[in-house]
Amino acid sequence: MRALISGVSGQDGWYLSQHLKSLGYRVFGGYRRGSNTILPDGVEPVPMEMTEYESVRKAIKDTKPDEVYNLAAQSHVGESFNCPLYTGSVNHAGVVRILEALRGTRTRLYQASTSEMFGGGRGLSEKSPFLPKSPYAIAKVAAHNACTVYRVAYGVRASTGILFNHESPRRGKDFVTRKVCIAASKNEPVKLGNLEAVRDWGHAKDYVKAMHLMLQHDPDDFVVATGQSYSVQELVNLAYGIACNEVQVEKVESEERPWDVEELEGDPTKAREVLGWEPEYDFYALIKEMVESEIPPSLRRDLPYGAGSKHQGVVGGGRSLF
Ligand code: NAP
Ligand code: G4F
Repeated sequence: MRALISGVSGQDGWYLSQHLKSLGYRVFGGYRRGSNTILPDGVEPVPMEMTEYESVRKAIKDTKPDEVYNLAAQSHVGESFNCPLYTGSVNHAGVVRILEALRGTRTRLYQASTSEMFGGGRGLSEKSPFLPKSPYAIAKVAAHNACTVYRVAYGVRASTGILFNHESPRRGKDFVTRKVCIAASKNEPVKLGNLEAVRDWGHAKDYVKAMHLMLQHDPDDFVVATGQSYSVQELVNLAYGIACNEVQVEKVESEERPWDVEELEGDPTKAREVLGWEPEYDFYALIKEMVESEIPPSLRRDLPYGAGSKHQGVVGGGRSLF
């Protein structure tokens, strides 16, 4: 089997390419020129600039994929308020470029849709309405709808994964989990915006498995989430607690968004029942891995909140985060 991943140099691109390689796939990694990220071993690089139709078309034509995973995006919600048109060109028009190139083929497409499309709420499922609150979310709703239109109108085999926040040690440094884990591990203060925001955080390693499972089924839409959510303040308390440091947080206006999504919690029942997908990581295990990965192995202490400790406050849905 041959897979083409756009945005292979990003967080999900790394984990997905590793997962597909482990399943015996030949993996082609779409990148944009100028990207200096090192690609995972065994991934064959292919230029794929999402803002140029010819680049997208050629990447697909040259690699002849059975499956295309569209992960490329301007993925920072806050930054999308500063570059709304560029965000639309990559995150919406980029998907239409892929859909156009796939018309008349049997190639399956995974589109990276997002919980941001809902604009907030708990128990969010495939049936929940969309209320985009940022240029990022507007573009993702448009791309999501384009997949439905091309699926029905032209028979393009497009599936969408409505993924809730997923993180890892490979997360970009300007997303809140990585930013907090870096500061906590260094015993430094962290400057943050909205501390009350609530997110349903999972591990990227678990979520890329759901992407692959979706393309082994008929084209459809799936929510992927843990079903449990925590506030940014709870994230801070946990990360500094795992690092055995005092919480040091400063609230700054510059990190606040013109319109923020206050809470997101998903209902992954359909993914569980149809795909057989279950996450292996909970919030505690995720943040522990992220904090520890920031500490050089030689300096890692035997932290008192390690595996098996009675202080594993959030495992099993508990809410006492130190
Ligand atoms: P990420 O780490 O920000 O990676 C984005 C990738 O897109 C990078 O490889 C980036 O390349 C590439 N890219 C950006 N602009 C491009 C362009 N014009 N042409 C070609 N490539 C371009 O994002 P991620 O966390 O892996 O997320 C993957 C996808 O899932 C994104 O579409 C995101 O919107 C969506 N999503 C993410 C989450 C989450 O919580 N992580 C949740 C829901 C949906 P460079 O390395 O050159 O910058
Ligand atoms: O980590 P964040 O930037 O992630 P956000 O905005 O939820 O978006 C991520 O998840 C989406 C899925 O729901 C993806 F579609 C998207 O591509 C991206 O991967 O912010 C999380 C929360 C927000 O409410 C934000 O306002 O944390 C709040 N926050 C508070 N202080 C901060 C900060 N976020 C960032 N990035 N930096 C801060 O200093």
